[in-house]
Amino acid sequence: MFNQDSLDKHRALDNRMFQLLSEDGKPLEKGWKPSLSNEEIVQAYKDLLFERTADLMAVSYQRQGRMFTYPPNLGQEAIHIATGMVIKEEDWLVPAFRELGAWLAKGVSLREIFLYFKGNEEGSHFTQANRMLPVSVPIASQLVHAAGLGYAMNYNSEKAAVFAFVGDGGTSEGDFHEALNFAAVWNVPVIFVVQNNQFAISVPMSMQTKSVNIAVKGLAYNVPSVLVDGNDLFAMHEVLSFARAQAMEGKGPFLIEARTFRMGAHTTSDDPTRYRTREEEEHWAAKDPLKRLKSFIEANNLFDLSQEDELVAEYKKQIDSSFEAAEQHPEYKLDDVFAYMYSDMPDELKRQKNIYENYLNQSGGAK
Ligand SMILES: Cc1ncc(C[n+]2csc(CCOP(=O)(O)OP(=O)(O)O)c2C)c(N)n1
Repeated sequence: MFNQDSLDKHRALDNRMFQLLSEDGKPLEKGWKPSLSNEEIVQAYKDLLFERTADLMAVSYQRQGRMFTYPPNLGQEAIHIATGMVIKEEDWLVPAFRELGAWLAKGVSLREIFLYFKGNEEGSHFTQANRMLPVSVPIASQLVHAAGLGYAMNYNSEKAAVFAFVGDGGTSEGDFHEALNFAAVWNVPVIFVVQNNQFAISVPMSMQTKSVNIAVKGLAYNVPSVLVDGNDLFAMHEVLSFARAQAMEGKGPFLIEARTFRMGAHTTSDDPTRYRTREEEEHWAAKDPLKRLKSFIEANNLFDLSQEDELVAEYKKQIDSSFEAAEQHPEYKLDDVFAYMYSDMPDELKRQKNIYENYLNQSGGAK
């Protein structure tokens, strides 16, 4: 298990990454055994497969014109599934916008997620997920909220943690640094997870920072920080479990740089072939977290993989029916968009409402 000794040995300053499985799913250390049971490993694999299937279908709904812009999760799923395994009901999940599997594990329904990406704010009202903030598009702003939640937990003597997500690009925002500093000074139980997927839209890591990695940024604030292979489910699970246990012992915040690769586009409005090479994509395709876990399962005979097609077919039905439920949800009323900010609508808002009404009339009501 990842422990204090492992943390000491994986000094962020030395750029040493914690990983347990090789790219082809073999233990890197002879005799290593997972701390998860066989059932847990198989369940993690199924959850990963479900996230991947739902994610690919979401892109396809968008391509069919049935959903607006969507940020694909492809390649980053091990981070999300490992988080889902570690996070507890009483913990807060503070998302950015690319953690689908973790949201599902927290109890958000696919119908709500689809509703959100169809532009309906009601999708942010999670009816089943306890303690989760809505998706946060203003980059890194969610981290200050996470630090505040952690402060409130200490204030109320609650024994729980906050799992807060951000991307590599988000670490260049002031909010990232303010949140880390606040979290350290007030010793709050926040686990910062940086999904370093190598790109912030088209900006590569080399243009993002001159630091040796992102984990070192936590050290400046005296926050224990470690670089982890984000495509290695076992490694992520161990480090997240350790970070949570530390928080429960009152040891305050923790920073995890989960190194991964965004195998898809930034969003469905983006074309990554314009700023990255095929070689780079192939290099990372070999590290695919799903393939890696599958190889481990296969080598250890944990699950009859011939059932996989049937499983995926079942998932697809389930995902389609959630999407259809989102499509059947009543449209947002135009008035609702404008009505609730002021008791008397200012002229500027009236003007905007007018423009929108004219647009709807001209486009025959299409939104
Ligand atoms: C404060 C702010 N600035 C700019 C944007 C536009 N924007 C949306 S996503 C994004 C890149 C984010 O990159 P990263 O943090 O690495 O996360 P990733 O998208 O790779 O998951 C930018 C600049 C924004 N949403 N918010």
